[in-house]
Amino acid sequence: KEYNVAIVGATGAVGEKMLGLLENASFPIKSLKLLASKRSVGKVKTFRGQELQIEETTDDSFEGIDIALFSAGGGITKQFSPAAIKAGAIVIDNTSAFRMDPETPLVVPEVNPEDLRKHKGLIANPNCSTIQMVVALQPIREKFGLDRVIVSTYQAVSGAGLHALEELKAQTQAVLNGEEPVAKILPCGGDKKHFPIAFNALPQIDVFSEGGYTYEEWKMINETKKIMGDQDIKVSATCVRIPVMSGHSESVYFEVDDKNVSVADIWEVLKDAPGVVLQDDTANQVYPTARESVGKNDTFVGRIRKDVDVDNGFHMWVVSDNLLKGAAWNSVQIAEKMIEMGLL
Ligand code: A2P
Ligand code: 11C
Repeated sequence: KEYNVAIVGATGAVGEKMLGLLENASFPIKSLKLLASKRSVGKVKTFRGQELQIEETTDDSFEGIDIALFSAGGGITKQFSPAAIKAGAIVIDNTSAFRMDPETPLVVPEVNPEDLRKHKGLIANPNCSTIQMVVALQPIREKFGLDRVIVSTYQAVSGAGLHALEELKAQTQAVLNGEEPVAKILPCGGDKKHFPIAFNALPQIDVFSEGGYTYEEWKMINETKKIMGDQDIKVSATCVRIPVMSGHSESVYFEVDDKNVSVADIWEVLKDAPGVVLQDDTANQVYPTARESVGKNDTFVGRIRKDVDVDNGFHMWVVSDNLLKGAAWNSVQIAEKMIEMGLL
């Protein structure tokens, strides 16, 4: 079978990466439709040497489409995914619109591919900072059990979209020119106040919610439990934006059930784990960095060490390209997995 594919949000930070990844998709693509807002009609993108026009997204856009990759914001998913599903497409949605809906599978192919079988037309792609963390934790959890996770993130600006990236560049220029940086988007487009991200670190991603946590932090907490299928894992998060363009970094503290686990045991599990690249040799200053992760689909793990006081506690540094494994690659990988499992 050959597949008709659509990207909704094809002009966005994630949509552009989806387009690039589909060039080398493992499944045959019969046609590709690039959808965005009315503003982008007339723009042109290249796919496999052919020029494709951007079209406006409407309810009629999905006739004959088999796979619709959505990444244009939650509101757009809510507005157009029903029409896409009705037209017979499988929707793979990179927004938070349906992630916590009990009817919707929330899938990271390395962790819970079997959940794909329960789909009702829409599969949710988790938040970028959640994805890379669970890819690193799942092999450890399978072998040694997982009791608790405390994560602090160092998140790149591209997670907030192309306009936020432009803001970072303009602010950096301004500061270097001795001018006052202008903030209009970050920490969060939907909040009242804005602060410069250039030469700064902002302890707010998305708006504040219950208990003094932001939505980004709640996403990491709730999505991890759903993906791992275990409501009892204790998870807490602090999410911070730093002036890096792409590549999210995370300091992850975790406690395993087994009290006799060593760092060497964790290395053993992670060195062959799917989607993981172990980069942990501190004697030679080998550890993952955001800059090096850019453009790669893997999740990089290093700095694994035992907690000083807690026998079953460990720390690690987890890095991945937030636009790839954190978004576009996980979505394309879900499509590939569904085809491999005979679901599409
Ligand atoms: P457009 O470029 O036409 O505004 P990012 O996350 O990088 O900010 O990208 C957001 C994506 O969502 C863009 O591709 C954007 O398209 C798309 N988008 C925004 N509003 C709509 C809409 N009303 N219908 C379809 N796509 C939309
Ligand atoms: C960020 N994690 O880095 C966010 C972006 O729920 O899909 C992704 C938001 C989401 O800003």
